[in-house]
Amino acid sequence: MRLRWMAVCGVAAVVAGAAITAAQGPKEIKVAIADAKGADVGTATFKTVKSGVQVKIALKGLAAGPHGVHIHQKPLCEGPAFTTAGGHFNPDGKKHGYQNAMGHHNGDMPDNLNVGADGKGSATFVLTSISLDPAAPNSLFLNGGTSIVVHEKADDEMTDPSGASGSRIACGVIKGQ
Ligand SMILES: [Cu+2]
Ligand SMILES: [Zn+2]
Repeated sequence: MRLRWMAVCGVAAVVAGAAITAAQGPKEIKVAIADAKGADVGTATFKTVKSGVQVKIALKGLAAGPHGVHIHQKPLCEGPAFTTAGGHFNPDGKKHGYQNAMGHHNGDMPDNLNVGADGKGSATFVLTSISLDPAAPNSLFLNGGTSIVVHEKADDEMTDPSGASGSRIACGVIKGQ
């Protein structure tokens, strides 16, 4: 009887160990976003939640209307074109957009961010295919980090590779502590 109890206990310990590994990495990070002139246009806050990573974006000083926002693969925001950020973060090797049958990129957002007449806009999304755990294959800290990019136009959520969202107008580097 006593032996059996100890065996059960051993299994419980292994499961607890796996849970600790999965929870590694920062719980929350805040990323500063700047436009092509280097002016502050807001922040993105990434927080580990039960189903993935919550991304809370708060922007200011932008043209009114819908803007595509994505996580791009490199931690380099060199204005004014921000091409240094590379393509969309895509370790799973899929196509662009939530409305694309072969989508979506890990770094795609399920919707656009709407900016009002006052130049301000905010949105909160939960992305299930990214992680803040540096050891995860879909970690935002993969190969030194990633970036968050705001585009000139709306993302149609289906046209590869970038949803026809036009120029990159703002960028923020996502790096580990
Ligand atoms: Cu983009
Ligand atoms: Zn994409």
